[in-house]
Formats: sequence, structure tokens, C-alpha cells
Amino acid sequence: MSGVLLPRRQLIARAGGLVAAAGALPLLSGCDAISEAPAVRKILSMGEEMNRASQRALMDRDALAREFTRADLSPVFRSNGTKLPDGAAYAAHAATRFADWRIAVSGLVARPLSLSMADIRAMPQRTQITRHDCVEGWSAIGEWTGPQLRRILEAAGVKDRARYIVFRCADRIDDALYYESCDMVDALHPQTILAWAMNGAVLPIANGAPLRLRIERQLGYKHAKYLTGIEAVASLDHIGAGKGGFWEDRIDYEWYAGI
Ligand SMILES: Nc1nc2c(c(=O)[nH]1)N[C@H]1C(S)=C(S)[C@@H](COP(=O)(O)O)O[C@H]1N2
Ligand SMILES: [Mo]
Repeated sequence: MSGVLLPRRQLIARAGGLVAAAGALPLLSGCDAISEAPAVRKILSMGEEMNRASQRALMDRDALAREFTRADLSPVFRSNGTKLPDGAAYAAHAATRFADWRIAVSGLVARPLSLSMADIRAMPQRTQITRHDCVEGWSAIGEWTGPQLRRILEAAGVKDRARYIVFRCADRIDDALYYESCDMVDALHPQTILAWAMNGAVLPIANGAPLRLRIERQLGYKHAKYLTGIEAVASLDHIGAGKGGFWEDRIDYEWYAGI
């Protein structure tokens, strides 16, 4: 689990440390010219290759998160954070099984949209079985189904100036609405979906009904539940307190929570 939680820059520092260690061997001999010796050159270039490989692994933002099989599903997929949004409005939506719930697609788009859950379910769907890692130290494997976010952004005609997608939620914690955001690399990633189904059934309220984000390369708090809107923006400066998410604004959770 500690590997999962290690901030990116520490991983990079560690990768750099390996290279430094490989390079340190010949330096112990105290001879400058020795780095020209073929064996030493080989060690040095091995270090460089390792560095490049680890950089590539760390930087490959398009890589897919691991997918599992139904045999791997967690018997219980627990809920965290809000388990039931407060208020009469959400209760009324739940009572009608979210028949009138809408998702607003707004901001830097050519065609703002207001999507119903029927619209969401009518789009091409992706199903993926992935592991959810919460920063608080638990993980669970679940199956998620919904349209790729990229399809929705394509339908709305997201403008070139858009650099981030903001996810608006229905639930309040301490009187502020939960929200999250990601950059366009994650927004367009094939495993970034808006899930309305979990483990082959309609998404339970505790897990974010009627619609929640799955952003599989990042930690749990990025996976915004109870979605009411997605907004394309050029800057996060004037969203919330400017750090890109409810917890990022309040405690030192990283905005880029890559796993
Ligand atoms: N709207 C909203 N989204 C949220 C949260 C929340 O409190 N409100 N909690 C986050 C955290 S910390 C985690 S680990 C996951 C938990 O998802 P789950 O309830 O399906 O386990 O949702 C994330 N998304
Ligand atoms: Mo979490």
C-alpha cells in the first residue's frame, strides 16, 4: 500500500537514486578516466536506460489501469465519504429512481448539454473491473459500466481552450458541495467513464447514484459521486478555493493523485 501512496516526486527521486547508485560505483575508484572504460560505460548506460524506463513508466499517462475478472470482485464494495446526500431534493430523485436527474455539460463547449439518465444509458457503454484505492488505506475491486467521458465531451464539442474538466456533485460536506477535477489527459483516457451501474446492477446510493466518475489511474477521492454536472474550464483558479477539489482545498490531498 505504501507504494500506492507514494507521491510522484518521491518515486521520481527514488528512480533517480537507483541511477546515482549505479553511477557511484566507478567514482569510488577515484579515477576520472575510468568512466571511459567499456565496462564502466556499460554500467553508466544501464543506469541511463533504467532512468528512461522508469521515467516512461511514471509519465505514461495513457497507460491502462489493470483490469480484473468477475472472480476478483470484492464480496463487499464499501462506501466512503457521503453515503446519502442530505436534503429533500435528492430524496425526491431517489424516490423516482432518478427519472428526472440531469447532468449539465457546460463551460468551454460548443454545445452545452443537459443529459438525462436515459441519454447516458443510450450512449455506447464501457464495462471495466478495476481496483479502487482509497487514500485512507483500503481497496476494493468492482465492475463499472457507463459511457466514456470522452464521448460526452465529443458530443458537447469541447473547445481547444479547455484544459480541465470539473465534476460537480449533489452532496454537501460541512455546507460545501463536493467537487473534483482532472486534466484533459485523464478526461480523454479510455477508462475514464461516468458509471451508472456497479457489479451488474444499478449503482447503489451509497456508491454515488445515479452517476459517478471512474478515473482509474487516480486515488478514490478523485472519483466524484452524485454527479450533477461536468464543466470544461481553462483554469481551476476560480473553482472552489482553487486547488481543484473538495479535499485538495481543505487538506493536503494532491490534485494529481496518480496510482
Ligand atoms: N460526491 C462525493 N464523491 C466522493 C466522495 C464524497 O464524499 N462525495 N468521497 C470520495 C472518496 S474519499 C472515496 S474513497 C470514494 C468512495 O467511493 P465509494 O463510496 O463507492 O466506496 O468516493 C469519492 N467520491
Ligand atoms: Mo477515499
